[in-house]
Amino acid sequence: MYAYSIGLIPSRVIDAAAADALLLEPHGYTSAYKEYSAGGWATAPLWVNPGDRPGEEVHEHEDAAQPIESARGLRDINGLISSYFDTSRLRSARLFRASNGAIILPHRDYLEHRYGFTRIHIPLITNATEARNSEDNWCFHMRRGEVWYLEARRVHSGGVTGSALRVHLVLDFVHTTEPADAVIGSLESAGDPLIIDRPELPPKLVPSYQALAPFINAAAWRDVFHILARVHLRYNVGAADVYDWLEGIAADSGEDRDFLLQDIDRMRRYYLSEGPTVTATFDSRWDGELKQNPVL
Ligand code: YCP
Ligand code: CO
Repeated sequence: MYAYSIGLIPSRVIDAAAADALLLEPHGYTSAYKEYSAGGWATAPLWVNPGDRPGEEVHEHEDAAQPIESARGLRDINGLISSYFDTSRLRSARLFRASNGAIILPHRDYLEHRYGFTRIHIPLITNATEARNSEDNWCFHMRRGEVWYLEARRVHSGGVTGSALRVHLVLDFVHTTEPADAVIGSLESAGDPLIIDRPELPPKLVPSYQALAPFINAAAWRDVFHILARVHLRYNVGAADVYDWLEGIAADSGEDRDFLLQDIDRMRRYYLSEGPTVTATFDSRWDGELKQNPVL
């Protein structure tokens, strides 16, 4: 696994930052990255490129990030960031929130960027049994207060398998930053990472959905994707396997078979190889190709 825990922030610091995070519920969250999320996942911008409008997706820039208006009062989150991290290299700070079965769909990051970032996650609120992340065939839990470097260029996903609330502080540093150099404060030493040993995939699970294929049309496609994308966080399969299962379902599907076969190709490009800047979204294809009775 390429992701690793660099160390631990003391729990009193995390407690205070977690209380700050709850002040942003729900108005601080935006609809950015909806195409990447299933269920109630959302992101709240905290520090951005000076002059940027908050709520935009992250982008590469030269200047150190600064708190946006709505984040200036979050003294404990801002204090955590400034005392433990090199803010001169910081390009964005955000919260990622998930609850009630929400996940980020398996994807690779930085496809839309020239270099990408050095990305660090710090769980502020989490749940030891329900909050999970994946990288390729690995599944792990980031404990509260752990400072994790994530290799977001690998196929990965994350979220909650149950109703629990999970809020991560996510810091993006300029890509030349070694993960250890992003940290300036002294961390408590990292324990062993909590790798989750998942049970084997029940043999009937994928065939059960495959058996539904003749009844799957474009209207059901995104829901099937979201259901199958969650499977790898519970069972011992890879983060990218969902795309193979969907290809099998598209091949046996009924009225929208051609559209769905093209769509699995689009999905692989969107989430895994070419990225969102050059790849159409599901809705834009659906609007453009399947619409039969345009409203005049
Ligand atoms: C990002 N990538 O690069 C986003 C977060 C999932 C996709 C959500 O910040
Ligand atoms: Co990601």
